[in-house]
Amino acid sequence: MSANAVVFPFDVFGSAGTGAGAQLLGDAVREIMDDTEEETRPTRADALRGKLTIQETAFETLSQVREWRTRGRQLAQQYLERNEFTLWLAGNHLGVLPVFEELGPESLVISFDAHLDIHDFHDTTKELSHGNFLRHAKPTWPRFVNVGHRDLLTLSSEVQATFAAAHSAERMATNLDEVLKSLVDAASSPQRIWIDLDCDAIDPAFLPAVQHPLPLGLDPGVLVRLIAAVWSPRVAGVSISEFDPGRDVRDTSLNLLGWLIEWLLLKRLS
Ligand SMILES: [Mn+2]
Repeated sequence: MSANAVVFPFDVFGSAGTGAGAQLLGDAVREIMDDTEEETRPTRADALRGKLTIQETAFETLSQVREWRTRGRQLAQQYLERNEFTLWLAGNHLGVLPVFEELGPESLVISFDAHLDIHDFHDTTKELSHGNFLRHAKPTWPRFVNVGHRDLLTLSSEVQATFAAAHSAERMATNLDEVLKSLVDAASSPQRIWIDLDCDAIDPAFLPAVQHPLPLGLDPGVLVRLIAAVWSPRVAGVSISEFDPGRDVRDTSLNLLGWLIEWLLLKRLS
């Protein structure tokens, strides 16, 4: 088993600045690789030795930006085909769309996100954006389960049209065990599972570096508990998006995400 990190610092159509976040997380992966190489005593990180690759793409020219979705789908396809473990480090949440498009309808995406990304309010854009892209979902896309959203306004009929299930912050606060059971059930049958972390799912007290912080977010301990509960060899990968390092406070968010990345890699490879 090997793992591949893909740095996909796309941050157009919302959350400009999160591209730098994807690059920083790529640096964190490189640091893990370098530390592993330099360690002379046996550690659990030996499991990562020679098994971790990193590929970085850039959006610095107009043509790179214009081709973002095609390029993303090529990369996603290339890595998903390998049946290894992919860590997709995106800029904004829209930067994970190419992965969703390649996962296919037999897959399940467990999406930790404060938002439902089907926004259609008076002040939101109708064009494809990081806030509404799931509204553009097609039958060829995977099924989505949201965990930890704080939406209070969207009609449940609209939520159900897009999500197989959506576990709100209220449900998480009042009945976490039921959410856990529901997630384990949902994750028991799909051929492939993708874990999608939009950083704003986590409470801003723990992860302040997001552009749309909302209260009642996930405690990192709860996040770890939920990921561990659905973990299996069918987890094809994890995406992380919406980390805006310009808003970080004393590297709190970077440290948390760096720890989560190392935990995920060790969980998969050791
Ligand atoms: Mn979000």
